Amino acid sequence: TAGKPIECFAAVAWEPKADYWNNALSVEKVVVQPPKSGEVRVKVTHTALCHTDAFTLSGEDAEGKFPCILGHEAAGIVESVGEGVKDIEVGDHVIPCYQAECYPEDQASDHCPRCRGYRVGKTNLCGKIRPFTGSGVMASDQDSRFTAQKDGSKLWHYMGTSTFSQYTVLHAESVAKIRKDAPLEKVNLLGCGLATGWGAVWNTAKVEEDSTCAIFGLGAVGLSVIEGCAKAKAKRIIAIDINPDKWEDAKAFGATEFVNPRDFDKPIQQVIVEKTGGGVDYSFECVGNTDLMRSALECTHIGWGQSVIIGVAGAGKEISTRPFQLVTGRVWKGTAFGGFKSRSQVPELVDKYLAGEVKIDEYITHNRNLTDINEAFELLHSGKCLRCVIWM
Ligand code: NAD
Ligand code: AHE
Ligand code: ZN
Repeated sequence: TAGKPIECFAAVAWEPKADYWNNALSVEKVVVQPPKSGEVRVKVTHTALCHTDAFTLSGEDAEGKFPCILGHEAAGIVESVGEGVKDIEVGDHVIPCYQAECYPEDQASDHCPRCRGYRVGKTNLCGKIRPFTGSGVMASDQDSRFTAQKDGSKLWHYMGTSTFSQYTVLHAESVAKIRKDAPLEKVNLLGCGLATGWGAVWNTAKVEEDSTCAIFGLGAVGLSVIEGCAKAKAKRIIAIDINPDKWEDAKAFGATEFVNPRDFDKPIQQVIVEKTGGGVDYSFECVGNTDLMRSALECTHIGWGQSVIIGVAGAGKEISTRPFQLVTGRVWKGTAFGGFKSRSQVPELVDKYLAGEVKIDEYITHNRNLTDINEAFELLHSGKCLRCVIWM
């Protein structure tokens, strides 16, 4: 198949749909072009759904571009490689990474100002291909590798990954090569949610032993924050969600207490401040609700409290608080992919999983075939599903 277009099935998002859980995707044949220079074509074996796919499908994403092929939490096997690709071979097992990482040897050139010179190590947000992954195209020719088989219409890429397709084309910078003994049907979750939650705790907040933490939103991201806090030996881990069914899961991942904002007639930040004698050391917003982001900041302790925004909010949304909250020492931060450098650190997370140091299996509540991907969105929306893995 190398060098030739491949026909395969994909779930196409023809247009945004506010009720994204209601049969929004069309599973149909697409044509995937061979990889060009610096690109890799991957046979996607498994992909999970993250809330961000739902967010973009709903039309809220400022970068959403339709028609497109969504999906960014996946694993697969390299089918072919384009010219000039180093270190990646046909048959390699890989995790597509929406947060790319350029190659160290390229860092001397002027293509990636975020990863050069004194900036090395300051951020995981490599800028080399970000403008292209954000506009749904491949960098080399600023075009797409996908068309619909039925009428030849162009389908845009998504986040540089487009894993809701049996085959996808990735920039080499977006490909993390992993060991072959890792179960692809599990480690696909390392492509986004779990890495994000753990990294928010270990890399962004750097939670210390004995600290008190509050986690807003108990989907897979919030629960992996809880797991990360438990691993960091936090003393109190307060799990917050409007769905009381989430408490059992939260406890299993290490939460010590549960709070449902709907049980109180005062602001949730006040509840948490009173409960903790002044506020938590660290809080994490894992929903994407700007009012909740404010609550998460304002429930942290005067002088040193830190609040980390993980949730993604729609176009036009803004956060606010009294500046006094920051003047008095609270710190407001955000994190993308938990601050992990993708190509180099995702393989380390695979090692951690295989060594039994972190959970993955427990986050997978459902498995479905590609033909049932719309049902998977319905499950995510229902609140009964943490992660649904799609077997391609
Ligand atoms: P999810 O839909 O599975 O979970 C969200 C949870 O929030 C649910 O349990 C829901 O009941 C709860 N919730 C909703 N409204 C609430 C409220 N007002 N108060 C308290 N809880 C509330 O989502 P997920 O896949 O876990 O993702 C969570 C968020 O993180 C999303 O916004 C997603 O886009 C974002 N995300 C960001 C990154 C990043 O790198 N920054 C990575 C992955 C996901
Ligand atoms: N495109 C959006 C925002 C989407 C967003 O913030 N994405 C997160 C990852 S969510 C993964 O599930 C992220 O990493 N952002 C940093 C980046 O470079 O994309 C918008 O508002 O335009
Ligand atoms: Zn995601």
